[in-house]
Amino acid sequence: MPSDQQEVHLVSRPTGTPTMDNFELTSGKIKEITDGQFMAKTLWLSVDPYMRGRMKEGKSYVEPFSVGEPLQGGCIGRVIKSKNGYFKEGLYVSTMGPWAEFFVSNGQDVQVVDASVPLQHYLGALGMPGLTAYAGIQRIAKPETGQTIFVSSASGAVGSMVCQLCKARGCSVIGSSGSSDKIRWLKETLALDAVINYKEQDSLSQALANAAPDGIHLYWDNVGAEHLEAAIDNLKTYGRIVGCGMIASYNSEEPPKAPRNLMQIIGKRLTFQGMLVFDHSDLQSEFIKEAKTLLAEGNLVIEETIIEGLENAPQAFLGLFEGNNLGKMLVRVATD
Ligand code: NAP
Ligand code: FER
Repeated sequence: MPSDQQEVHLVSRPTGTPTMDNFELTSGKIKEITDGQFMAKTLWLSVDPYMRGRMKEGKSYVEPFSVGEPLQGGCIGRVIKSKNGYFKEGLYVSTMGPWAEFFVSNGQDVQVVDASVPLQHYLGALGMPGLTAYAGIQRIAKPETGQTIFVSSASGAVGSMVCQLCKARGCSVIGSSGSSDKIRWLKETLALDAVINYKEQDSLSQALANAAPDGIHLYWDNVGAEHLEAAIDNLKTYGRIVGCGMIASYNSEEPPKAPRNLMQIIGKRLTFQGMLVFDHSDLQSEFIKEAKTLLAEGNLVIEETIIEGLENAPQAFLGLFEGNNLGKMLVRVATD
Protein backbone atom coordinates (compact mmCIF):
# COMPACT_ATOMS: atom_id res chain seq x y z
CA MET A 1 0.00 0.00 0.00
CA PRO A 2 1.52 3.37 -0.98
CA SER A 3 1.61 6.16 1.63
CA ASP A 4 0.86 8.96 -0.85
CA GLN A 5 -1.93 9.40 -3.37
CA GLN A 6 -2.95 11.78 -6.13
CA GLU A 7 -5.69 14.26 -5.20
CA VAL A 8 -7.41 17.10 -7.05
CA HIS A 9 -7.81 20.20 -4.90
CA LEU A 10 -9.82 23.38 -5.29
CA VAL A 11 -7.12 26.08 -5.11
CA SER A 12 -9.23 29.18 -5.81
CA ARG A 13 -12.90 30.07 -6.11
CA PRO A 14 -13.96 30.87 -9.69
CA THR A 15 -15.41 34.16 -10.85
CA GLY A 16 -17.71 33.44 -13.76
CA THR A 17 -16.83 30.31 -15.71
CA PRO A 18 -14.37 28.08 -13.80
CA THR A 19 -11.00 27.37 -15.43
CA MET A 20 -8.24 24.79 -14.98
CA ASP A 21 -6.46 27.37 -12.76
CA ASN A 22 -9.08 26.80 -10.06
CA PHE A 23 -7.89 23.18 -9.64
CA GLU A 24 -4.59 21.53 -8.79
CA LEU A 25 -3.45 17.95 -9.09
CA THR A 26 -1.35 17.33 -6.01
CA SER A 27 -0.06 14.62 -3.72
CA GLY A 28 -1.69 13.82 -0.36
CA LYS A 29 -1.18 11.34 2.45
CA ILE A 30 -3.30 8.20 2.57
CA LYS A 31 -4.94 7.94 6.00
CA GLU A 32 -4.75 4.81 8.14
CA ILE A 33 -8.07 3.22 9.03
CA THR A 34 -9.20 2.91 12.62
CA ASP A 35 -11.83 0.61 14.18
CA GLY A 36 -15.17 0.88 12.36
CA GLN A 37 -13.61 2.32 9.21
CA PHE A 38 -12.78 0.92 5.80
CA MET A 39 -10.62 2.06 2.92
CA ALA A 40 -11.79 1.95 -0.68
CA LYS A 41 -10.02 2.41 -3.96
CA THR A 42 -11.81 5.01 -6.08
CA LEU A 43 -12.95 3.51 -9.38
CA TRP A 44 -15.37 6.17 -10.68
CA LEU A 45 -16.08 9.82 -9.95
CA SER A 46 -19.16 11.75 -10.94
CA VAL A 47 -18.97 15.37 -12.05
CA ASP A 48 -22.28 17.21 -11.71
CA PRO A 49 -23.52 20.74 -12.42
CA TYR A 50 -24.44 21.37 -8.73
CA MET A 51 -20.73 21.26 -7.89
CA ARG A 52 -20.42 24.74 -9.41
CA GLY A 53 -22.55 25.98 -6.49
CA ARG A 54 -20.22 24.33 -3.97
CA MET A 55 -17.22 26.16 -5.48
CA LYS A 56 -18.74 29.45 -4.26
CA GLU A 57 -18.38 30.87 -0.79
CA GLY A 58 -21.47 30.65 1.40
CA LYS A 59 -23.88 27.90 2.28
CA SER A 60 -26.66 26.77 -0.03
CA TYR A 61 -28.37 23.44 0.57
CA VAL A 62 -24.90 22.04 1.15
CA GLU A 63 -21.52 23.28 2.52
CA PRO A 64 -19.10 24.88 0.04
CA PHE A 65 -15.90 23.06 -0.95
CA SER A 66 -12.87 24.20 1.07
CA VAL A 67 -10.04 25.91 -0.77
CA GLY A 68 -6.87 23.82 -0.43
CA GLU A 69 -8.83 20.57 0.02
CA PRO A 70 -9.91 17.88 -2.46
CA LEU A 71 -13.25 18.47 -4.16
CA GLN A 72 -15.91 15.90 -3.32
CA GLY A 73 -18.61 14.20 -5.31
CA GLY A 74 -20.43 11.01 -6.02
CA CYS A 75 -18.03 8.10 -6.37
CA ILE A 76 -17.86 4.33 -6.69
CA GLY A 77 -15.11 2.43 -4.91
CA ARG A 78 -13.99 -1.08 -4.03
CA VAL A 79 -13.30 -1.83 -0.37
CA ILE A 80 -9.63 -2.83 -0.13
CA LYS A 81 -9.12 -2.82 3.65
CA SER A 82 -11.69 -2.96 6.42
CA LYS A 83 -12.12 -2.70 10.17
CA ASN A 84 -15.90 -2.42 9.68
CA GLY A 85 -18.03 -5.53 10.17
CA TYR A 86 -20.43 -4.66 7.36
CA PHE A 87 -18.27 -3.07 4.66
CA LYS A 88 -16.04 -6.07 3.99
CA GLU A 89 -13.08 -6.21 1.64
CA GLY A 90 -14.12 -6.73 -1.99
CA LEU A 91 -17.51 -4.96 -1.77
CA TYR A 92 -18.34 -2.19 -4.19
CA VAL A 93 -19.72 0.96 -2.61
CA SER A 94 -21.35 4.20 -3.73
CA THR A 95 -20.97 7.36 -1.63
CA MET A 96 -19.76 10.96 -1.58
CA GLY A 97 -16.00 10.88 -1.66
CA PRO A 98 -12.94 13.03 -2.33
CA TRP A 99 -11.35 13.53 -5.74
CA ALA A 100 -8.57 11.16 -4.73
CA GLU A 101 -7.29 7.66 -5.51
CA PHE A 102 -8.48 6.24 -2.18
CA PHE A 103 -10.99 7.17 0.51
CA VAL A 104 -11.62 6.25 4.12
CA SER A 105 -15.15 5.99 5.52
CA ASN A 106 -17.00 4.83 8.62
CA GLY A 107 -19.88 3.64 6.44
CA GLN A 108 -22.20 6.61 7.00
CA ASP A 109 -24.16 7.46 3.83
CA VAL A 110 -22.50 4.59 1.97
CA GLN A 111 -24.51 2.15 -0.15
CA VAL A 112 -23.28 -1.26 -1.25
CA VAL A 113 -23.80 -1.70 -5.00
CA ASP A 114 -23.81 -4.92 -6.99
CA ALA A 115 -21.97 -5.47 -10.24
CA SER A 116 -25.03 -6.85 -12.07
CA VAL A 117 -24.84 -3.67 -14.16
CA PRO A 118 -21.76 -1.59 -15.06
CA LEU A 119 -20.83 0.07 -11.75
CA GLN A 120 -20.70 3.59 -13.15
CA HIS A 121 -24.45 3.43 -13.88
CA TYR A 122 -24.94 3.99 -10.12
CA LEU A 123 -23.61 7.52 -10.61
CA GLY A 124 -25.84 8.27 -13.59
CA ALA A 125 -28.97 6.57 -14.86
CA LEU A 126 -29.23 4.39 -11.71
CA GLY A 127 -27.87 7.09 -9.41
CA MET A 128 -28.58 10.65 -8.32
CA PRO A 129 -29.47 12.02 -11.80
CA GLY A 130 -31.71 9.03 -12.53
CA LEU A 131 -33.49 9.39 -9.19
CA THR A 132 -33.95 13.11 -9.89
CA ALA A 133 -35.77 12.24 -13.10
CA TYR A 134 -37.79 9.41 -11.53
CA ALA A 135 -38.85 11.34 -8.41
CA GLY A 136 -39.61 14.45 -10.42
CA ILE A 137 -41.80 12.46 -12.78
CA GLN A 138 -43.58 10.40 -10.09
CA ARG A 139 -44.15 13.13 -7.55
CA ILE A 140 -44.09 16.48 -9.33
CA ALA A 141 -44.49 16.27 -13.10
CA LYS A 142 -46.99 13.36 -13.05
CA PRO A 143 -47.28 13.41 -16.84
CA GLU A 144 -50.37 11.86 -18.40
CA THR A 145 -50.67 9.82 -21.57
CA GLY A 146 -51.07 12.06 -24.59
CA GLN A 147 -49.57 15.15 -22.98
CA THR A 148 -46.80 17.15 -24.62
CA ILE A 149 -43.64 17.66 -22.56
CA PHE A 150 -40.69 19.91 -23.34
CA VAL A 151 -37.33 18.86 -21.81
CA SER A 152 -34.21 21.04 -21.93
CA SER A 153 -30.70 19.56 -21.85
CA ALA A 154 -32.57 16.51 -23.10
CA SER A 155 -29.45 14.53 -24.00
CA GLY A 156 -27.85 14.92 -20.54
CA ALA A 157 -27.93 12.62 -17.53
CA VAL A 158 -31.22 13.86 -16.05
CA GLY A 159 -32.78 14.97 -19.34
CA SER A 160 -32.30 11.67 -21.14
CA MET A 161 -34.00 9.82 -18.26
CA VAL A 162 -36.87 12.31 -18.12
CA CYS A 163 -37.41 11.91 -21.88
CA GLN A 164 -37.48 8.11 -21.65
CA LEU A 165 -39.74 7.98 -18.59
CA CYS A 166 -42.17 10.39 -20.29
CA LYS A 167 -42.12 8.39 -23.54
CA ALA A 168 -42.77 5.21 -21.52
CA ARG A 169 -45.82 6.96 -20.02
CA GLY A 170 -47.23 7.68 -23.49
CA CYS A 171 -46.32 11.36 -23.73
CA SER A 172 -45.18 13.28 -26.75
CA VAL A 173 -41.69 14.56 -25.93
CA ILE A 174 -39.85 17.55 -27.38
CA GLY A 175 -36.17 17.79 -26.44
CA SER A 176 -33.66 20.58 -26.83
CA SER A 177 -29.92 20.21 -26.96
CA GLY A 178 -26.87 22.04 -28.23
CA SER A 179 -25.25 19.96 -31.00
CA SER A 180 -26.25 18.15 -34.17
CA ASP A 181 -24.87 14.83 -32.87
CA LYS A 182 -26.97 15.10 -29.73
CA ILE A 183 -30.02 16.09 -31.78
CA ARG A 184 -29.57 13.03 -34.00
CA TRP A 185 -29.23 10.78 -30.93
CA LEU A 186 -32.40 12.21 -29.38
CA LYS A 187 -34.29 11.60 -32.57
CA GLU A 188 -32.88 8.25 -33.66
CA THR A 189 -32.04 6.55 -30.36
CA LEU A 190 -34.53 8.02 -27.90
CA ALA A 191 -37.19 8.41 -30.64
CA LEU A 192 -38.32 11.83 -29.42
CA ASP A 193 -41.28 13.35 -31.22
CA ALA A 194 -39.51 16.63 -31.96
CA VAL A 195 -36.06 18.08 -31.31
CA ILE A 196 -34.62 21.59 -31.20
CA ASN A 197 -30.97 22.56 -31.50
CA TYR A 198 -31.19 25.70 -29.37
CA LYS A 199 -27.89 27.01 -30.71
CA GLU A 200 -29.33 27.24 -34.21
CA GLN A 201 -32.50 29.22 -33.41
CA ASP A 202 -33.14 32.93 -33.90
CA SER A 203 -36.12 32.50 -31.59
CA LEU A 204 -36.30 29.50 -29.26
CA SER A 205 -39.89 30.43 -28.48
CA GLN A 206 -40.82 30.27 -32.18
CA ALA A 207 -38.95 26.98 -32.61
CA LEU A 208 -40.93 25.49 -29.73
CA ALA A 209 -44.19 26.87 -31.18
CA ASN A 210 -43.34 25.15 -34.48
CA ALA A 211 -42.64 21.86 -32.66
CA ALA A 212 -45.81 22.09 -30.53
CA PRO A 213 -48.42 24.11 -32.45
CA ASP A 214 -51.08 23.32 -29.79
CA GLY A 215 -48.76 24.24 -26.91
CA ILE A 216 -47.09 22.17 -24.17
CA HIS A 217 -48.60 20.76 -20.98
CA LEU A 218 -45.35 20.58 -19.05
CA TYR A 219 -41.81 21.94 -19.14
CA TRP A 220 -38.96 20.12 -17.39
CA ASP A 221 -36.41 22.86 -16.80
CA ASN A 222 -32.74 21.92 -16.65
CA VAL A 223 -31.48 25.18 -18.14
CA GLY A 224 -33.49 28.30 -17.16
CA ALA A 225 -33.06 31.64 -18.98
CA GLU A 226 -34.18 31.66 -22.65
CA HIS A 227 -35.38 28.05 -22.42
CA LEU A 228 -37.65 28.96 -19.54
CA GLU A 229 -38.91 32.01 -21.39
CA ALA A 230 -39.67 29.94 -24.50
CA ALA A 231 -41.49 27.35 -22.39
CA ILE A 232 -43.64 29.98 -20.63
CA ASP A 233 -44.61 31.41 -24.04
CA ASN A 234 -45.75 27.96 -25.17
CA LEU A 235 -47.34 26.48 -22.03
CA LYS A 236 -51.06 25.84 -22.21
CA THR A 237 -53.48 27.22 -19.63
CA TYR A 238 -52.87 25.39 -16.31
CA GLY A 239 -49.51 24.25 -17.70
CA ARG A 240 -46.77 23.27 -15.27
CA ILE A 241 -43.02 23.70 -14.93
CA VAL A 242 -40.71 21.43 -12.94
CA GLY A 243 -37.74 23.53 -11.80
CA CYS A 244 -34.89 21.02 -11.75
CA GLY A 245 -31.90 23.15 -12.76
CA MET A 246 -30.83 26.40 -14.40
CA ILE A 247 -27.41 25.55 -15.78
CA ALA A 248 -27.41 28.50 -18.19
CA SER A 249 -26.89 30.79 -15.18
CA TYR A 250 -24.52 28.80 -12.94
CA ASN A 251 -21.43 30.64 -14.20
CA SER A 252 -23.05 34.09 -14.45
CA GLU A 253 -22.13 36.89 -12.12
CA GLU A 254 -25.22 38.82 -13.28
CA PRO A 255 -28.86 37.74 -12.90
CA PRO A 256 -30.24 36.15 -16.10
CA LYS A 257 -31.83 38.45 -18.72
CA ALA A 258 -34.65 35.96 -19.32
CA PRO A 259 -37.41 35.01 -18.60
CA ARG A 260 -39.05 38.37 -19.33
CA ASN A 261 -42.54 36.92 -19.58
CA LEU A 262 -43.34 35.79 -16.01
CA MET A 263 -46.59 37.76 -16.17
CA GLN A 264 -48.03 34.88 -18.23
CA ILE A 265 -47.98 32.77 -15.04
CA ILE A 266 -51.08 34.69 -13.95
CA GLY A 267 -53.11 34.71 -17.14
CA LYS A 268 -52.35 31.07 -17.90
CA ARG A 269 -52.61 29.96 -14.22
CA LEU A 270 -49.24 28.22 -14.49
CA THR A 271 -47.65 26.19 -11.68
CA PHE A 272 -43.88 26.32 -11.22
CA GLN A 273 -42.50 23.86 -8.66
CA GLY A 274 -38.85 23.40 -7.80
CA MET A 275 -37.46 20.06 -6.70
CA LEU A 276 -34.42 18.66 -4.89
CA VAL A 277 -33.50 15.02 -5.32
CA PHE A 278 -32.48 14.71 -1.64
CA ASP A 279 -36.13 15.00 -0.60
CA HIS A 280 -36.90 11.76 -2.42
CA SER A 281 -34.38 9.19 -1.16
CA ASP A 282 -37.33 7.07 0.04
CA LEU A 283 -37.97 6.31 -3.66
CA GLN A 284 -34.44 4.97 -4.17
CA SER A 285 -35.19 1.25 -4.01
CA GLU A 286 -38.38 1.32 -6.10
CA PHE A 287 -36.54 3.48 -8.64
CA ILE A 288 -33.54 1.10 -8.90
CA LYS A 289 -35.94 -1.82 -9.30
CA GLU A 290 -37.91 -0.13 -12.11
CA ALA A 291 -34.77 1.13 -13.87
CA LYS A 292 -33.07 -2.30 -13.71
CA THR A 293 -36.20 -3.96 -15.08
CA LEU A 294 -36.43 -1.45 -17.95
CA LEU A 295 -32.73 -1.97 -18.65
CA ALA A 296 -32.98 -5.79 -18.64
CA GLU A 297 -35.98 -5.61 -21.00
CA GLY A 298 -34.02 -3.38 -23.40
CA ASN A 299 -36.37 -0.47 -22.68
CA LEU A 300 -33.82 1.93 -21.19
CA VAL A 301 -30.97 3.53 -23.11
CA ILE A 302 -28.04 4.48 -20.90
CA GLU A 303 -25.44 6.75 -22.47
CA GLU A 304 -22.24 7.87 -20.77
CA THR A 305 -19.29 10.08 -21.64
CA ILE A 306 -16.21 8.71 -19.93
CA ILE A 307 -13.12 10.79 -19.24
CA GLU A 308 -10.05 8.76 -18.26
CA GLY A 309 -7.95 9.56 -15.19
CA LEU A 310 -8.33 11.47 -11.93
CA GLU A 311 -6.07 14.19 -13.33
CA ASN A 312 -8.74 14.90 -15.97
CA ALA A 313 -11.61 15.33 -13.49
CA PRO A 314 -11.42 19.17 -13.75
CA GLN A 315 -11.62 18.94 -17.54
CA ALA A 316 -14.63 16.61 -17.23
CA PHE A 317 -16.34 19.04 -14.86
CA LEU A 318 -15.63 22.08 -17.06
CA GLY A 319 -16.95 20.09 -20.03
CA LEU A 320 -20.45 20.09 -18.51
CA PHE A 321 -20.66 23.81 -19.27
CA GLU A 322 -19.33 23.31 -22.80
CA GLY A 323 -21.83 20.58 -23.60
CA ASN A 324 -19.08 17.96 -23.99
CA ASN A 325 -21.20 15.13 -22.60
CA LEU A 326 -23.79 12.91 -24.22
CA GLY A 327 -25.58 11.26 -21.31
CA LYS A 328 -23.81 11.21 -17.95
CA MET A 329 -20.34 12.75 -17.62
CA LEU A 330 -18.06 10.41 -15.64
CA VAL A 331 -14.40 10.03 -14.71
CA ARG A 332 -12.79 6.59 -14.63
CA VAL A 333 -10.12 6.72 -11.92
CA ALA A 334 -9.12 3.05 -11.93
CA THR A 335 -10.29 -0.12 -13.67
CA ASP A 336 -10.66 -2.30 -10.54
P1 NAP B 1 -26.19 17.21 -18.01
O1 NAP B 1 -27.46 17.68 -18.63
O2 NAP B 1 -25.79 15.79 -18.19
O3 NAP B 1 -24.96 18.08 -18.45
C1 NAP B 1 -24.98 19.45 -18.59
C2 NAP B 1 -25.50 19.85 -19.97
O4 NAP B 1 -26.06 21.14 -19.87
C3 NAP B 1 -24.41 20.02 -21.03
O5 NAP B 1 -24.04 18.83 -21.65
C4 NAP B 1 -25.06 21.00 -22.00
O6 NAP B 1 -25.76 20.29 -23.01
C5 NAP B 1 -26.08 21.74 -21.13
N1 NAP B 1 -25.69 23.15 -20.99
C6 NAP B 1 -24.55 23.63 -20.44
N2 NAP B 1 -24.56 24.98 -20.49
C7 NAP B 1 -25.73 25.34 -21.08
C8 NAP B 1 -26.33 26.59 -21.43
N3 NAP B 1 -25.71 27.75 -21.17
N4 NAP B 1 -27.54 26.59 -22.04
C9 NAP B 1 -28.17 25.41 -22.31
N5 NAP B 1 -27.66 24.20 -22.01
C10 NAP B 1 -26.46 24.16 -21.40
O7 NAP B 1 -26.26 17.52 -16.45
P2 NAP B 1 -27.24 16.79 -15.42
O8 NAP B 1 -26.43 16.24 -14.33
O9 NAP B 1 -28.16 15.93 -16.16
O10 NAP B 1 -28.04 18.05 -14.84
C11 NAP B 1 -29.05 18.66 -15.63
C12 NAP B 1 -29.70 19.77 -14.82
O11 NAP B 1 -30.36 19.21 -13.70
C13 NAP B 1 -28.72 20.78 -14.27
O12 NAP B 1 -29.32 22.05 -14.31
C14 NAP B 1 -28.54 20.34 -12.84
O13 NAP B 1 -28.13 21.39 -12.03
C15 NAP B 1 -29.92 19.83 -12.52
N6 NAP B 1 -30.02 18.84 -11.44
C16 NAP B 1 -30.88 19.13 -10.42
C17 NAP B 1 -31.08 18.23 -9.42
C18 NAP B 1 -32.06 18.57 -8.34
O14 NAP B 1 -32.15 17.86 -7.33
N7 NAP B 1 -32.82 19.64 -8.52
C19 NAP B 1 -30.38 17.01 -9.42
C20 NAP B 1 -29.51 16.74 -10.47
C21 NAP B 1 -29.34 17.66 -11.49
P3 NAP B 1 -26.07 20.94 -24.46
O15 NAP B 1 -25.02 20.45 -25.39
O16 NAP B 1 -27.41 20.42 -24.76
O17 NAP B 1 -26.00 22.43 -24.29
C1 FER C 1 -28.47 21.09 -8.79
C2 FER C 1 -28.62 22.44 -8.89
C3 FER C 1 -29.00 23.18 -7.79
C4 FER C 1 -28.68 20.43 -7.59
C5 FER C 1 -29.05 21.16 -6.49
C6 FER C 1 -29.21 22.53 -6.58
C7 FER C 1 -28.58 18.32 -6.52
C8 FER C 1 -29.58 23.31 -5.38
C9 FER C 1 -29.41 24.65 -5.27
C10 FER C 1 -29.69 25.41 -4.06
O1 FER C 1 -29.96 24.84 -3.00
O2 FER C 1 -29.63 26.63 -4.12
O3 FER C 1 -28.08 20.35 -9.85
O4 FER C 1 -28.46 19.08 -7.64
